[in-house]
Amino acid sequence: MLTIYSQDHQHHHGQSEIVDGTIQPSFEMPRRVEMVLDRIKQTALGDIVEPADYGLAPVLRIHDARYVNFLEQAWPRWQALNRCHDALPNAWPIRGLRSDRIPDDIDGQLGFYSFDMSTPITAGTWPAIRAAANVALTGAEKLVQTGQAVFSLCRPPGHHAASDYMGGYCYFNNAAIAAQALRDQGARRVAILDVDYHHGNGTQSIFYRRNDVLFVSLHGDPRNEYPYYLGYADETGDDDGLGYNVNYPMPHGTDWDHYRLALEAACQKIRQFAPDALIVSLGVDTFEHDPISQFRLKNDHYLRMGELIAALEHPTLFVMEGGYAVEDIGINAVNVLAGFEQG
Ligand code: 6XA
Ligand code: ZN
Repeated sequence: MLTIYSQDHQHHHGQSEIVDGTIQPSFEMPRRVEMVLDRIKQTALGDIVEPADYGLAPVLRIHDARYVNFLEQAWPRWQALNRCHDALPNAWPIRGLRSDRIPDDIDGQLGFYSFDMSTPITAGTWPAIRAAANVALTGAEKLVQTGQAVFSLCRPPGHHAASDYMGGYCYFNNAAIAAQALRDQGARRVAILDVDYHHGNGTQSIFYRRNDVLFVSLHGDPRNEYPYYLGYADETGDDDGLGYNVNYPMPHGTDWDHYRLALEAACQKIRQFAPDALIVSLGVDTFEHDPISQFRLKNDHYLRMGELIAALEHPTLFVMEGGYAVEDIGINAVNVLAGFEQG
């Protein structure tokens, strides 16, 4: 399988996040995708190529122009205030506060354009998120050209980012940008299967009113798992999109036997939709030893996951999302891809 990779992800390295009420080094670190890249080389999965540059036009098909401009300008504005640590929000416009006014102040804007504190803007965030979008877009283009499955090794991840806000380590929604690019290149229907441990709230919200992009997600139940405020089973889409959003929330401790049943049901939904292309939001934080997650999948189960996805027989683009058990992230991600190729 062809992999798309850019070393520009290394420019983005958030210093810290809040864990259990304390400031800790961020789980989302450059070594994550370097471990996946090493495993791709070790297992000779296939060629690894750099992305092309598509500019901002395909990003703006998904993201609000003011949000994109904010992301581009945030670091220079922060630096102009002589602030040298990562930019983080400290206030949000929740219930009853004005969200129809965008403050001028950088601190006010950081809260306006985010839903949590785990998404720092650093000196290298802008080049890294542009590269990640290009990695996804190049994957989409190669898929169209060859009809063969492609792996877009994106970092930072994307599935928590909505049209105009960041969160959960995500800035641009790489999978959504790729899905829209596939639509724009002639695919009539695109399905997105999100197997990351966390609900892909950003992807859901982007396509919630559309019937041309089916979103199906398997994840930790938002009753007791991040991102808490979206991802319930009764979120089925609105307007034209009614019936085109499918959530499978599962409890802490979910093992492969139970996960597999949900994955088979998810695959059945995708089969019925008969998409021209499938995008897999590939997070491997469902792993038993993931430091921030509570499912119990083992290394070999990722091979089975790849086989089940392959059985759909749709042109497939894999887009990297989460996974923080750094020693195993390469094994698990590449197992899905290898299982797919053997399946
Ligand atoms: C923030 C937790 C972010 C979860 C990120 C993730 N404390 N999303 O892996 O898929
Ligand atoms: Zn995740």
